[in-house]
Amino acid sequence: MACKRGALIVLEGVDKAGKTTQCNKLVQALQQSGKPAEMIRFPDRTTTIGQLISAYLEKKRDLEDHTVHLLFSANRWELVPLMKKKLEQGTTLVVDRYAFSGVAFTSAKPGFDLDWCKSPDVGLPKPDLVMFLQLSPAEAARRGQFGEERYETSVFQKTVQQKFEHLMKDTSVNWQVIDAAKSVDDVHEDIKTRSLNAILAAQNLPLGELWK
Ligand code: ADP
Ligand code: 2DT
Repeated sequence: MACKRGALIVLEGVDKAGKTTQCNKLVQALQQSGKPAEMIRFPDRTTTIGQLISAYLEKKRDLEDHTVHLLFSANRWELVPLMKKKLEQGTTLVVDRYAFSGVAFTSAKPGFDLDWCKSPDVGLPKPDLVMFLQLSPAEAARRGQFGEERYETSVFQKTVQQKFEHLMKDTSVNWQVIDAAKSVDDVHEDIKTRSLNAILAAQNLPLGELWK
């Protein structure tokens, strides 16, 4: 019998919503229950393109806004062959940020149209589940100061949140909103339950193409 495919599970949300914490916990929990799972994060700063993006985010170099948007997208496409291979082999991928961050962050800049922002990511592997970790700016502020990287200001993050809210109206994507203000363990339980359901559902479905 052919092996059942893994699920593509994405966590999105504003800065400090708990994405990285929850991705790590989810992968650990899935592995402990005998389900093959791995974490991926975007941007993947380890590739040549990722290093350019990293230098941009660290403000060590400037890049024109359209150019950096396309680089973020290219940084996803370069991982697609590996992602497809892992999913086909039955490994569930837990992804910290995906094309939705790409669109939300660039379209938060003046003069960027949502459709233009989406276009380079059309056709990427479509997530079986996208969980949006919802956290108010006040709660996020309690989790610490903004760092030094580009985009880490409360004004910009507020616009990003609005862009995410717009993207979440798209019913072609399986968006689920998570209350990220609860304790780490309570958020984890919520995410784990939804992920196990998504893994079961994905087993018998072909992998889709995003925004197509
Ligand atoms: P993100 O990846 O969304 O930016 P992180 O997982 O890095 O968020 O978490 C940001 C900070 O908030 C970290 O210091 C982390 O320990 C803390 N944190 C994460 N989840 C919670 C939670 N549910 N309650 C309180 N603090 C949290
Ligand atoms: P972290 O490494 O702390 O998540 O920050 N971003 C991300 C974009 O502008 N476009 C994208 O396509 C992606 C994936 C969000 C990464 C920063 O880069 C932004 C915050």
